[in-house]
Amino acid sequence: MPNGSVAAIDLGATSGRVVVGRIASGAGAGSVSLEIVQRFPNNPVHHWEGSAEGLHWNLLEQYRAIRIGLRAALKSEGALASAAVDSWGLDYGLLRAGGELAGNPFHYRDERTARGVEAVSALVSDEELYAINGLQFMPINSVYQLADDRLQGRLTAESRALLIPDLITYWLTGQLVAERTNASTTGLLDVTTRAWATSLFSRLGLPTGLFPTLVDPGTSVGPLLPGLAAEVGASIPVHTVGSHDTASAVVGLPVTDESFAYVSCGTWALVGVELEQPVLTEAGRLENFTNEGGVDGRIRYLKNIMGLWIQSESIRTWEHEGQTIDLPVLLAEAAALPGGSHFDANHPRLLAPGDMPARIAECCEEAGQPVPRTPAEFVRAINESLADAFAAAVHSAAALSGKDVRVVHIAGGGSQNELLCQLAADRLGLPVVAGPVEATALGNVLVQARAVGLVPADGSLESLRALVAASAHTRRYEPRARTS
Ligand code: LFR
Repeated sequence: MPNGSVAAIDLGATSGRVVVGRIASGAGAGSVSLEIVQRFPNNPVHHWEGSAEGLHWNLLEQYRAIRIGLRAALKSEGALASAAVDSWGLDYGLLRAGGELAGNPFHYRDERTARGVEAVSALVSDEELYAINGLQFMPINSVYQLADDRLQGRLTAESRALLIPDLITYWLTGQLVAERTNASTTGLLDVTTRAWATSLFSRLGLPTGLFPTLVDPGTSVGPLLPGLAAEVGASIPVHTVGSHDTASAVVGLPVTDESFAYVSCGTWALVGVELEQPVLTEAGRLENFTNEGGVDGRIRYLKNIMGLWIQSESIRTWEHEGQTIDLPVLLAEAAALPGGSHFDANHPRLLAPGDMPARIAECCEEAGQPVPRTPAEFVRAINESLADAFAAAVHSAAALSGKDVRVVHIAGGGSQNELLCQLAADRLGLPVVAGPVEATALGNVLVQARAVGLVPADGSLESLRALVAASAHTRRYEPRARTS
């Protein structure tokens, strides 16, 4: 197995990074290590959009930082065997016929989605939609956003839509592709055939050629555009990976027991199991389970839970009010409390930006629970309630899919939160393996490394995960007996 380096461009809803992944041969499976060479904030912006203010991603700023990151990566490595992009799902940029961007991409937390839901439901029932796309109902799904674009006259027959990682890949290479794992989050991919659901496009009045040709993770897209290669210092072959961040995170799990469930915990917490085939039952639909596409044709049977968003948005509110918040101290104070209130951590009122503590207070009242008073009490309630939601979703995923679950992996930023991991183990009644923090970047790195021949020959997901297990830092939490 040769040694080599690749660059993962991993864009999250709160920050992005360019990460160098180094693959080293050696005894056994070899190893993979990461170095973050560029980290940059992702601050959405409100701006005027024809008839109203909208919430948008500042994508050009992200792209500027990516170019700096690629230059830094090349400076450190000399050469890169590949680069690839992943990001949050659902959102897209619209291109005009000439290929230029028709406005800043919308943020999925913009309130426009309500109009889109109404428009789609009037044309296709929820049951029928689920039978085609296998996707959980979320008002933020691309299909609802596109329905609103249509209503607002933003689409023409020539419009092209590129999901965020595909848009960055287009700017890097000049090539238009639609990577399949992220395409599965749009609501417009047929979950059974894994092709665009063209009849759905027609019924919803969307141009059938809106998205480009689908490609799988690990596809060679092309080299950097010449001007860009000159700017960053060398050409780099660009590949697709599981460009939906959650698909990459599921690749980057340190799995040693195949009877596993996962919680990919960042801004969102994605909770579920990996399957070979979709589960399209009415029971699954009613519990809002989704069948998103994974790397190598696997199915990510999961559910979106609000995740660390409700904690970070609470902190933003307190800081806005003039309080100084030190998260590690706050978490320690929260952990020292004897317990906390429990509320529905997936309540729709927690989706939009705003005064999160006030909304949590409403949720607690509705649940007949004491309303937290201090930031520590709020944070304890948030972590108790997230742990409840994780446990419920894992148990439902197992019951609905028939998959045996003996261990739960918590990866991403939430894996560093000891309070959350311990509470999750307690509620689950199962061991939790926490880490790696950078599961998404690892999954991105490994799939492109496989595409360029830097990982062992058999190249199965299981062998990639064995490499993660051999290389990553993890911590195990055993469930504690219930005292109350
Ligand atoms: C996680 C994630 C989720 C998706 C949400 C919005 O970062 O990609 O999987 O539902 O963000 O795109």
